[in-house]
Amino acid sequence: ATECLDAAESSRLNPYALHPEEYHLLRYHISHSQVTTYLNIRNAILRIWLQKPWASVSRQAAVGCANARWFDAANVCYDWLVRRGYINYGCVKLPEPSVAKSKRPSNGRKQRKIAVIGAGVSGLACARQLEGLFKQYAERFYDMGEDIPMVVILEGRSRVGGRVYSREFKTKLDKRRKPDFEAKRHTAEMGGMIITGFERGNPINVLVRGQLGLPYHALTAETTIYDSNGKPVDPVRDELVEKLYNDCLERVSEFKFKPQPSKLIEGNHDLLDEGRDSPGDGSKTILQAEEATAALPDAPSVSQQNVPDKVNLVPVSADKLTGRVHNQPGVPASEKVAEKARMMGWSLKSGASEDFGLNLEDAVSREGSTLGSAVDHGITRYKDLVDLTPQDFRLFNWHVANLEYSNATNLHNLSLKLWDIDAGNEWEGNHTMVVGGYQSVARGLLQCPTPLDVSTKFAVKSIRYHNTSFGGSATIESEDGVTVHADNVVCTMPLGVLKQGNVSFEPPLPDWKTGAIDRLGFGILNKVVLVYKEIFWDPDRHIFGVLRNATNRHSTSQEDYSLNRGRFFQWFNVTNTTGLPCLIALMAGDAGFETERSSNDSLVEEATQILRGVFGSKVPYPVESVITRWGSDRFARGSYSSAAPGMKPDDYDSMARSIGNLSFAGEHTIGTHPATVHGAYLSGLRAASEILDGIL
Ligand code: KWM
Repeated sequence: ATECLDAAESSRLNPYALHPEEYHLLRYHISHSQVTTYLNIRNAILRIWLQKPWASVSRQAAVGCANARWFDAANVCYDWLVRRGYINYGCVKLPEPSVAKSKRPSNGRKQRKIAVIGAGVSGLACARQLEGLFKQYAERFYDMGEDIPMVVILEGRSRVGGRVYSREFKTKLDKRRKPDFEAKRHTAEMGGMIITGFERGNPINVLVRGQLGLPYHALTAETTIYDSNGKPVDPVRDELVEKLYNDCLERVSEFKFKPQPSKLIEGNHDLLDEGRDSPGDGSKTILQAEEATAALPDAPSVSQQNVPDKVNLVPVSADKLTGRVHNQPGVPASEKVAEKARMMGWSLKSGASEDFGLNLEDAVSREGSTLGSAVDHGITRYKDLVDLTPQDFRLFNWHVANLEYSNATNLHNLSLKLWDIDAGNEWEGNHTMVVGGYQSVARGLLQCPTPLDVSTKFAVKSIRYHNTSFGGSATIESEDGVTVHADNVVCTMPLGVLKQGNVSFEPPLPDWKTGAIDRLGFGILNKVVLVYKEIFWDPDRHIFGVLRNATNRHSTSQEDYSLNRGRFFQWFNVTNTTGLPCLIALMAGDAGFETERSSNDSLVEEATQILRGVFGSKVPYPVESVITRWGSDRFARGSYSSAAPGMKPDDYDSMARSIGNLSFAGEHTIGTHPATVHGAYLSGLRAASEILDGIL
């Protein structure tokens, strides 16, 4: 029973409650007391899948989880799990459809075509899922007198993976030391590189471990933060400043947008824990029972499916590997600021009043307030309450840079109410990197179990689509004048590309879509990748931080410290996954944008001076360096999406909504997991599912 409950959680489903869609499918057919039995069946099917995710779960095996009276429900459940991509997804081998001879298509039968624009993770996920779904529902197409639809991917670049790009190195090191060097393949990650929450819930985990069998390396977050003079910062002092930073965020979180929790129809926890069925069947269906007591609750929107019941999430700590803020259910700090400062370990300035307030209400009610303006206000007020040294300011701004890293933009470009719209959706488990390159996941999706049809160097210039639900075809034209006709189009071009508007849509996209495109943020995180002959840093640590000086060294003005905070603030030792002594420095916040305009030489020089400040004057120049400029990349125009100040709560959902035969996927279309590879993957599954629903 525990394994079944775990399987549901690992599949991002509540083991004890119906998903809103399950509720809608089942409310006419089962009673409240039967929910437990149904959940036991559903969780058991998920367990079969996760035990061997390289082999598909057959309908027969799924129905075998139920007794005869529940076969129909198990069938409904199986279809739902397959079509929504909870089972049988990814690089899974599916049996060939066994279809009676009379039903097999003959030449000349209709064959639909689906064109997926973009071979990033979302596009590949969508295409792979469509292929799998079409195979599993082959009979339905044959029944309609059609052949199984075909799927083509149109990609502008000459490679797959999009913003997951593991660049190969052919660095000439000293051959006498490493005779096998030239025979080995060395890669470093230019884009996405960390798989977060690897143990549970992350579908990329299933691909990497369960299907492609790729080697991976767990990361640890232990870090040394070096001050601007190269000396390690006292961890006690860092902890003190981090608490103050968290307190600012916690107080600001009071002004967050609070989504309504979805109504959950729960099973009996005790019986589910034991894996038993409910004893009583109950007589009234869920719908009848609800109609008898109250009006039917509104269907919760799918985007809210992961919002936990306790919607008050407050920031408690930050993840140094990803910059993400960890949240916990609770209420924002209500203690008086002076009392809280003392609790955190700070001594108050002499004469400081017990009633000292941060006056955040005033700050946030100001026109144009952002997360950045509120946090700046918080630290500036704290300065009047406790003695903050220049090092404290450097530390505080290092933590801010860390948050700017996870959002790929300056805190001043983030909405005060919505900046962590995805809070509460983090998964458990280590953060991990794929040894030899994350792009292997994209290549795996392309090739396994059978190659997908992809046209590279097909830079889409225009998309003509049909904006009604009555069919009609689409025409996609490349910059070279090549046209592709399709019945459905899935657009996975990044938000940065959509914002730029160089790809035309006919008819033009409606205002609700262009509004969301304009309002959402799309920022830049860049990387400076440095390869060396030998390691001169602590080989046992995966990261180290470096504090940056203010423009005026002794300043205690927050603004002075904010200017350089994101420049080379965090360093990843990626030697284990790259196969060479290699460091990757992050350029976050304003620094990400500045990197676009800086020369390689100046950046390598700055990096070398910083490293010499920390590790001594003998630090050599790198033997190889690569600097990313994602903002100038014409197929990305930035790194990932963010919650910009003017955005509306449902903008990510609007990005996801299809228009006639034009569907959308990509990290910018999934409000529960934006800006991530796993989000991109899940968005691809969603688009595939919508297309199948539209056809069958
Ligand atoms: O590393 O999951 C981390 N893991 C991630 N995200 C990586 C941790 C990161 C993090 C993020 C948020 C919160 C916490 C932690 C932090 C960071 O390290 N991640 C990071 C860093 C950098 C520098 C980049 C560039 C990206 C990341 N992320 C984001 C992630 O890669 C993306 O979210 C994901 O890969 C997006 O996949 P999509 O499929 O949505 O989009 P792609 O751009 O990959 O694919 C679109 C395709 O369309 C591309 O192949 C284009 O070439 C193609 N295309 C564009 N225009 C056209 C076209 N094809 C034809 N015609 C056109 N006109």
